Amino acid sequence: MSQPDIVITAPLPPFLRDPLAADYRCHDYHAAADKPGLLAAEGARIRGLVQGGGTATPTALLDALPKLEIISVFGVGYDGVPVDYCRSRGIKVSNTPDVLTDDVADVAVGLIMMTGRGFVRLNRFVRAGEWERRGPELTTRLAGKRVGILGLGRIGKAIATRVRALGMEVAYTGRNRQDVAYRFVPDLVSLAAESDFLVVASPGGDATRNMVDAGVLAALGSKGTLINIARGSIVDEVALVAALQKGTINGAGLDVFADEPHIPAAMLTMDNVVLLPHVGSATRETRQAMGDLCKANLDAWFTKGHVLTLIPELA
Ligand code: 8YV
Repeated sequence: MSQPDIVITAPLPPFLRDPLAADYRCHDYHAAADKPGLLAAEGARIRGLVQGGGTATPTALLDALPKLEIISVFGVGYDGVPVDYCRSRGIKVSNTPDVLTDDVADVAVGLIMMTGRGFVRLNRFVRAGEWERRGPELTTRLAGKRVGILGLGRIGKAIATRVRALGMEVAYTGRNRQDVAYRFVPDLVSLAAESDFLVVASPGGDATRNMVDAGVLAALGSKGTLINIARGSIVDEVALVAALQKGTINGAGLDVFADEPHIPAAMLTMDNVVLLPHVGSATRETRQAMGDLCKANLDAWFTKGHVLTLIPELA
């Protein structure tokens, strides 16, 4: 049987790219100098598309792929996929849930520790030789503090388990109240008002765009720290910079940004912000598992006619 043609629209690690190249005719749209030329020459043959979690896939690109059957996302987030459009054309969409949950939750806890206990500042303090001159600053006890989680999905729940183990209190908000031991707060402003750490763990996309706005940040207030391991689009970044500059909120720990890899310049010099380069799932073990699942979804579709982890909207 001839190998199916697939198009790749994001940079992929070799441990995914190479196995794909062994079983598929791969067309690297991401690296192609002449993208329209590639689509004109190969578009009519393409049956699969592989993209990253944060990759935006415009419908104009999909229009140029009339035989497309499946989009396999290398990531859990599929906010870049036009899901309604895919439904209307019968295009399957798969992602890589579960395999990255622990790692992403670890990063949330790391950011709570780094901001609350000041570890990043204190590391700089030691390296600058400051300890020779004076004692370190006092920081904030985590046990007993209140964590508000926006989005109690798989990752939100893994964060809740971890921070409970630290002795922190957990409440959450989201689309629905769930049958869990944590307290549900129906609106985000109220959750922010009662939280010491507001942790963003919901999916990105239009439904959550700029949901953490100036009003939510004002409610979080000077006692509160914003943690975001989900998507930059969920936070109004202009409002966040203003809130950090004015001291409206205490600080922020951020792994994701609105326009990655670009970070608002003002944030780079702020001492009350910890910045990470979107590393939630970036361990060797997890990226390998994500790569395996991303390819397994394509393989299952092209050999057995089903996908392993179809996104819920299309199930
Ligand atoms: C990855 C992510 O950085 O899973 C997601 O949705 O954002 C991250 O795990 C990304 O998907 C890699 O392409």
